[in-house]
Amino acid sequence: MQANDYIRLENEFGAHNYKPLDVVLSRGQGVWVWDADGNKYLDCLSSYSAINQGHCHPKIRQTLIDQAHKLTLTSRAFRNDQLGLFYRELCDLTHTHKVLPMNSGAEAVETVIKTVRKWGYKIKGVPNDQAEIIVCANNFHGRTITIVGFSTDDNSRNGFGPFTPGFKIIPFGDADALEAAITPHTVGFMVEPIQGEAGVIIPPAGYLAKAKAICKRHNVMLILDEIQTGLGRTGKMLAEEHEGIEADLTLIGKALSGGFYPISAVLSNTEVMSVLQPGEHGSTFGGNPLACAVARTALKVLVEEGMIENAAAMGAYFLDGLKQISNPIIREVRGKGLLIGVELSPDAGGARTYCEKLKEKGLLCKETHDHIIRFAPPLVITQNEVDWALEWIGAVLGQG
Ligand code: IF1
Repeated sequence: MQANDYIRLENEFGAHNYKPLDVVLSRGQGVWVWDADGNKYLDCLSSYSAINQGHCHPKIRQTLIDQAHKLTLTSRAFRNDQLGLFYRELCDLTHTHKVLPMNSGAEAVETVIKTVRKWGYKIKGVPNDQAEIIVCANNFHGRTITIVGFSTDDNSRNGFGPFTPGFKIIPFGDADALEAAITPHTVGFMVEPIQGEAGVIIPPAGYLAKAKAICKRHNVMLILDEIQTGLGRTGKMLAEEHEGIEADLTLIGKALSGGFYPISAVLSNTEVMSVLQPGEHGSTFGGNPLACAVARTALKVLVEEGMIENAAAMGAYFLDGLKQISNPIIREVRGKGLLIGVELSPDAGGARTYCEKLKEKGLLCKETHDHIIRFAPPLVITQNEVDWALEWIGAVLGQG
């Protein structure tokens, strides 16, 4: 079959809830992917930071194969020999005390919403069903009804009501707005350290530290959604480290399995998780031995192969190279580690056009919100590979 045959099948039999680039991928290795016609591309999206370790990392793959021969799923009605080890290794790496494993990022978000609400009622003394959680405009935390209910993006929420009450929206990056929004019923403030989908929006320096201090002052839980920024993407294990703070609760997912298996987790630094009693929360696949084994190796290679340090170094190099490209259509180049956004002026014709042109040059990236191109390659990218990417990005985005 040719690429067009696969595209025809997707269009005929699949829901059209995406508008992907017309590239049909069939193989991946490291930062490189190949399409069904054998063309090679540099993956500058990493499946939205789920493939920080690079495509088909051999050690994670081997763990998947080995564990698949032993035990894949037990449910949480019984224990298994991977879960406790996963807990301990994850807590050691993130300086946290407790883990609640789930599957998708959105499930981790829903889990933390339930947990802080229950903490509010049982510990903080918020009247039942009155808990409030503060979130930021232009947030992206997933696609469930509760989550899109507090989205400010019409595409994410229109037509899906009625929504879950109990959320307040404030501007991103404004610590004063956070303090002003807190009431005695506020149980949590949930925020991305960098807003990925909004277009790699980096808050003012010190914002997260101020938010942490404000939350502490008002006995409000600071929840950092690190599902996209975590696990090395910004050049630190967790993006919070750039501000020298520790969230009360942290969400991770995506690269927690190196792209091999859905696994997410809520990490807690406080007594909050103790409010959950047996039978009050869970999921069929949450904490299964296959996911835990894969995650253990995904975390191991992330650290042992220096991927986090490489993300910091190659991210700075990539950002600097992008800033050398001169073209009036480029409004701003911004990023932290290997989470980079290039914002184009509204009259540049739309970021999608440039993503299509870059695809023709062998570089895969994705636009967000019409005018921003996100560049987020796997953290294993080498300087030569960044140079290769910069050559083609310069050719497409440069004035030449
Ligand atoms: C799609 C966006 C990115 C996330 C943060 C929670 C989740 C995500 C910060 C939910 C997921 C994914 C979802 C995917 C595309 C991608 C995405 F464009 F949608 F917004 F990365 F920016 N918190 N982001 O980024 O995790 O339930 O998906 O495992 O929905 O198309 P999930």
